Amino acid sequence: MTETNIVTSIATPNIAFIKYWGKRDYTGLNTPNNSSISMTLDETVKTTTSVFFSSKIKKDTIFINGVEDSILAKEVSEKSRYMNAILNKMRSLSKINYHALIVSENNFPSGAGIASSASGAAALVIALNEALSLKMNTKELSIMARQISGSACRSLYGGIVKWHKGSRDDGTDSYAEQIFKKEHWKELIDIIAIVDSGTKKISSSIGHEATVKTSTLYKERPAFAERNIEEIEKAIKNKDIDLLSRIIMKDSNNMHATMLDTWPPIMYLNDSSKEIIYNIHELNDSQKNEKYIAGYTFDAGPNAHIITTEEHRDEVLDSLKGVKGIKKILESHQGAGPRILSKDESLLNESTLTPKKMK
Ligand code: 2P0
Repeated sequence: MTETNIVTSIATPNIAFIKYWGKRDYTGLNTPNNSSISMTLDETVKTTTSVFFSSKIKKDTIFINGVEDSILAKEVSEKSRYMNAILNKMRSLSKINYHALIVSENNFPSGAGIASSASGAAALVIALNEALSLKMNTKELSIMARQISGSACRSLYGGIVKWHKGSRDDGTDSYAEQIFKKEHWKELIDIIAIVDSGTKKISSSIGHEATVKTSTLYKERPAFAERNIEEIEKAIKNKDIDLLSRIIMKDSNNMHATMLDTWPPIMYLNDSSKEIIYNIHELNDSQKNEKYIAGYTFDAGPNAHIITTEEHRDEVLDSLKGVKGIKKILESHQGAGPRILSKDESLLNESTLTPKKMK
């Protein structure tokens, strides 16, 4: 055999309800200080990745959105280095030693303000597993994806997902698993208000470390997050949007408070994010029965994710009207998790060894 099949996969990002911020290990294991819970998004936002190993390929090459990213170049980002490390690790577990050609595309424009590292890393490990015939199970793949980008370990599953922080030094017990199928609470939606499509000033990788090192408030954060996990599991089990909204807002605010308490401070929220926060509180406070109907949560960026149910969608959209700076609104239900596509959906041109749609 001189080459593998071309394998193409799809994975979607996830939005954390209880956030991961702060690691135990900064050497590429990405083991977190607390467990986290997330909702996997549907294919409204997705990464598609094709991989191919062949004797015709002269060096490992990756194209992201049509642009070549030299993963072996000297000046590479930490994520590219970790991606390269996982490619090497998974290849070494197989009988194949050809170079790889990887073509990866996001259906959302890069800079749309949606993290692509989780869906990108999840799609990559799924495709590598299949192309290299490794037969790893989802837990093992979750551990692989985690080492490219921590939050990626949650994108290996659909529905509601828990990342167990684990305690072992080698990270073998730090992996994600599905805790609720998407059908359990199918009315749950994420309304994403894009208020900034630029790249963030401080990468998450740098932020995690800076907060743990310098924030006094952070000392309380892991225990607070663990308590929130217990509560949110109850909220989801009982499909209780009032409790869910309260917990996710508090957890997001708590994480952003530790970021502001970092020295020098990290501020991901902008004025539009803050206006959305006020509007959602106003919306909740105006409910006659004092039950909350929606909660905001923000990742390492200013774009708002508003979690609500289909029933309250229109009220949430109304409350966003007039907020200055909203560029776009996306809506996502829970997704089903990653999948392998058929051969003819490949992104890769086998004869030219380039992406089919070169930009
Ligand atoms: C999360 N975030 O739980 C949290 C909330 C951002 C805020 O996971 O260094 O890109 O690759 O492990 O996964 C973003 O951090 O960090 C993140 P690395 P990652 O979704």
